Amino acid sequence: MTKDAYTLASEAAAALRSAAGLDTSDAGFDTALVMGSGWVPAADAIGETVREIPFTDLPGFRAPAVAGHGGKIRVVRTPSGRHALIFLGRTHLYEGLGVDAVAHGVRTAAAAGVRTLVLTNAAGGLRPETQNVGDPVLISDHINLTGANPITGTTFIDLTEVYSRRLRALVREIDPTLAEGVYVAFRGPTYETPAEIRMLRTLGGDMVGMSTVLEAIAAREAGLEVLGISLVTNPGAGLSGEPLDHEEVLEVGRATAARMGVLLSKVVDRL
Ligand code: 8IG
Repeated sequence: MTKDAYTLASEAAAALRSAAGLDTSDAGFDTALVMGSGWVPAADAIGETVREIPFTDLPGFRAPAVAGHGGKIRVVRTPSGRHALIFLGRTHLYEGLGVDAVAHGVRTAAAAGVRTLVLTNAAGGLRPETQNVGDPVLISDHINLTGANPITGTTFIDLTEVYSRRLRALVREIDPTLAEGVYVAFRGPTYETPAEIRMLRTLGGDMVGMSTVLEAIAAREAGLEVLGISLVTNPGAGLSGEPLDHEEVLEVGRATAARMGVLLSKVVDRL
C-alpha cells in the first residue's frame, strides 16, 4: 500500500516533466514551493510562467476542495534562470483522502528531482502579544497533533531539524525582521476551541493550522531540505473576541501579496 504511493509519485513526476517540456536528459527543477491559502496571490512575483499544468492532468492528484487553494502546478523561470515548481493548492488531511494524498505533491516534486522545498501556509497566531495579522513567520519546528503520519512501517526518520537551520538563516539575511515560531497542526476542518488555543500556548506553539506537517515529514523522508513560512491571518480562537472566517484568510493574502511575493522571489533566487 505505502510502496504504491511512491510508485504513483514517480509516475506523476514523469508526467510532470513531460508536461513541463523537459525530456529525460534535462536536469529538471531545483525548487518546489507549495502555496497555501493566502499565498496564491504572491506566486506571480516568483518568476515568469513557463507552463501551467492542472492537477487533474497528473496521476494521483485531486482538484483542491477549498476556495482560494488554486489547483495546478506552475513551472516558472526565475530572474536568475532557475526553474521552480509552484504548487497552487494542496490536499489537506481534513478532505478525507488519506495521508498519501496529502504527501503526493511533495513526493512527486522529490521524484521530479527537486532538492529544496518551500512550504507556505496561512495560520492562526497563538501569540497576539508579539504577532500581527499579515506577518510572515519562519517555522522553526512543529508539533504534529493531526494523529496521522505519512509514513507507515519501520522507517524511523530523524526529525531533529525538519525545517532547515541553514535556510532559515538565509531568509533572515533577506529579511532580518522575520520572527521564528513553532507550528502546531490539527486535522481540522474545525478551527480550535478557546480551551484548545490556551492548551497550544502552554505547549509552546506559536502558530496553528491544518497543513504542512505531514508534507514536511514526507519531504524529510525523501531527503529534501525544507523551509516553512506561515502567514498569520487571524488570532487563534478566543484571543480576539471575533469569530474565525476563511474569507478573512483570503483577504489577508490579497493585502500582503506584494510583500510575500518579494520575499519568496528573493528566497528562491538564493536557494
Ligand atoms: I488561516 O486559527 C488559519 N488556519 N487550525 N486554526 C487552524 N487553522 C487555521 C487557523 C486557525 N487559521
